[in-house]
Amino acid sequence: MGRATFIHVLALSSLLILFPTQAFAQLKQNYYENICPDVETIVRNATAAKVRQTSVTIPGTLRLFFHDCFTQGCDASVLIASSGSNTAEKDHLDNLSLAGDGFDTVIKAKAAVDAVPGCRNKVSCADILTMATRDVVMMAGGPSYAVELGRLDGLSSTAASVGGKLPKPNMNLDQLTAMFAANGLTQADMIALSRLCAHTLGFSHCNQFTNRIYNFSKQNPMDPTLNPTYAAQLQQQCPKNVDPRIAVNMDPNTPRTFDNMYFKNLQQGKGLFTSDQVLFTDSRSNQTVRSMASSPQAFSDAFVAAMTKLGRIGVKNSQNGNIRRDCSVFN
Ligand code: HEM
Ligand SMILES: *[C@@H]1O[C@H](CO)[C@@H](O)[C@H](O)[C@H]1NC(C)=O
Ligand SMILES: *[C@@H]1O[C@H](CO)[C@@H](O)[C@H](O)[C@H]1NC(C)=O
Ligand SMILES: *[C@@H]1O[C@H](CO)[C@@H](O)[C@H](O)[C@H]1NC(C)=O
Ligand SMILES: CC(=O)N[C@H]1CO[C@H](CO)[C@@H](O)[C@@H]1O
Repeated sequence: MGRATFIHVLALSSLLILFPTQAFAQLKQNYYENICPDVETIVRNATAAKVRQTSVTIPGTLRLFFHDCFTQGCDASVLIASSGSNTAEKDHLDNLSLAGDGFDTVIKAKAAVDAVPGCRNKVSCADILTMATRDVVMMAGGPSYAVELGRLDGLSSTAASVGGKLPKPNMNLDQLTAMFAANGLTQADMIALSRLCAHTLGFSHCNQFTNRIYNFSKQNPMDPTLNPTYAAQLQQQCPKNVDPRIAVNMDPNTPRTFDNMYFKNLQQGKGLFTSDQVLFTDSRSNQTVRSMASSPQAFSDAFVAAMTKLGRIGVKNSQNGNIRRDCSVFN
């Protein structure tokens, strides 16, 4: 090998090391403009109709996108149903009860897209979930943003692939930061996402936080960072040995809208999960929480940047993906 070639190969391989996930290079805005030009309006209309039927569509869809992207990438693997021989991602114990309305949003939007002859089987389920997620954020009063598209649907979905990839509500800042970093997201990305997604909307089952109100440590049965009034309210909603199906609003004040309340709640010790509260109590993240709380623009920019990065995780291309005809079944 000549010296020049050698240097070339060296440069190329270090590029590959620096950018191991080249697959996202194919993503772009308006990806479908010559393929299915109205796709974004079609998906938005179908999503809006679903939200009018039931507002729990909003948190359900948002969380589905997050879980899809964090396990095997944003490739709609979370939508696959288990079959006789395979237990799919959605049936892992850590699926933490993903809401059926999130799945239904994608099914309805896919049907609306496929009803247009030129669009039939041209738009991936992964992209439909990405668009619907952007739409529910906006419908709940969050920022609107342009989405990058061009993902293909993944070819595998196994419960085994979920283990250890999703954050847990009792994690500390180091654990959370490491888990997001493994997906290319910074601590600021994590804080922005946590504010808008987790957890100003939606519900949590009591068992996700009962340790904080009944069995925190030897010295303290209750987590001392928890606001006592809020803790009493949670104990009332979630008595010991409560029915595991019982769920509570994650934002005690304004559960239906995206707003600044998440940060105000944290400042008053009203973060439902340890993973929420540590963002404020840990000195390595409280500065970021504060600046996002005080500047809506800073927050909005950070959120859009974080959602865009979230959407780039593990994107599939024609070598390892396709466009599913039915989002819940491999072709
Ligand atoms: C920071 C680490 C995170 C942890 C530890 C976490 C944990 C949880 C837990 C335990 C629940 C309650 C599940 C249940 O009991 O039914 C939940 C719900 C939810 N999470 Fe997260 N989550 C995190 C990040 C995120 C992010 C980044 C998003 C959005 C991009 C998100 C979106 C949601 C939504 C929307 C719900 C409500 C679902 C519903 O009501 O159907 N979460 N999360
Ligand atoms: C979306 O809905 C609007 C308002 O209902 C309607 O005017 C428009 O034709 C719909 N667009 C598509 C592409 O479905
Ligand atoms: C409380 O926590 C301890 C360990 O921290 C555990 O051994 C015990 O089973 C827990 N009790 C309940 C009721 O969850
Ligand atoms: C962050 O937390 C540290 C330690 O608790 C505290 O000294 C500092 O003032 C806090 N900073 C902000 C901006 O809240
Ligand atoms: C732990 C948990 O919530 N498991 C649920 C996973 O999803 C299936 C349905 O797809 C539920 O039956 C499980 O209860």
